[in-house]
Amino acid sequence: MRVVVLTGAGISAESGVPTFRDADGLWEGHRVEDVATPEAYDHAPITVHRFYDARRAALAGVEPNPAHHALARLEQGLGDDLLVVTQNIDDLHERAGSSRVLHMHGQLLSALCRACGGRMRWDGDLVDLPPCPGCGVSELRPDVVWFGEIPYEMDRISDRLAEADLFVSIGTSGAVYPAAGFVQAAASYGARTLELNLQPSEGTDWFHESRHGPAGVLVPAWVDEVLG
Ligand code: BJW
Ligand code: ZN
Repeated sequence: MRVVVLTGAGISAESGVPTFRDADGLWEGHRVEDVATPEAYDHAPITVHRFYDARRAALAGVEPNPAHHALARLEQGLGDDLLVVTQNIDDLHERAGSSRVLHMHGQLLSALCRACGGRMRWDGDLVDLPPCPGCGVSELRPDVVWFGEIPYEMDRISDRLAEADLFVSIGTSGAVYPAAGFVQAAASYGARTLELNLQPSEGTDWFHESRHGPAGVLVPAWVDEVLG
């Protein structure tokens, strides 16, 4: 059985990583739609760097939860038949042991050079405008996908959605495209679709089945079902 799993901020919530659109999802009064844009970065780069530097630093204090570990266990059972597509920029899937993961919205632990286009692992801050190790120019930005930018790996994701027998969406509000449209794409190609979320997402009616509750409970139970 070929499975594509889409994850969002809700899968990391029980690890202590804040979501974007829940009650505590604001950052210093900013909506994510106002901070996560190229225009916001051009207008106030220091503010945007502080937002991402704080989130990068906070990664050191969080751990994968049972939902991440369950998906790693599923990968051990299914191998290449499982693909995890995550909208999250944290590294909790990898730290739980998953290796077949696509970060469609980029990664906190990566920097992108606006001068030379290089992408590189980045563990520290960017707010002090360090020079790019490749070209020496101080034009490093977070390697994340903002509104109006094209998400990473779209061709591979589309191919895998077209081949999927099962599409499972975990912990995402369904408010952001193109990820919010994956359920319809997968279903149109013949996949069964399942939502695992704390509450009904904006796209809940598109799924064949929806289960509502915390990911740390729902995901291990679902993985047990799949692996029998
Ligand atoms: C739990 C839980 C627990 C809580 N257990 N669950 C079509 C229609 C309208 C607009 C558009 C459209 N197509 C494109 C657009 C424009 C735009 C868009 O979608 N706008 C909307 C606001 C309408 N999209 C774009 O601009 C995208 N680019 C694009 O479309 O390019 C064109 C193109 C695409 C494809 C091919 C060719 C061209 C880019 C979008 C980039 C989004 N970037 C961000 C920031 C990334 C960096 C960062 O992290 O800061 O990505 S915004 C933010 O939202 C972040 C997230 O990945 C993303 C999704 O959020 P998510 O994960 O769903 O989090 P929440 O907080 O919204 O929801 C959490 C859920 O978990 C809730 O439901 C809770 O209930 C639940 N939950 N605890 C289980 N314990
Ligand atoms: Zn460079």
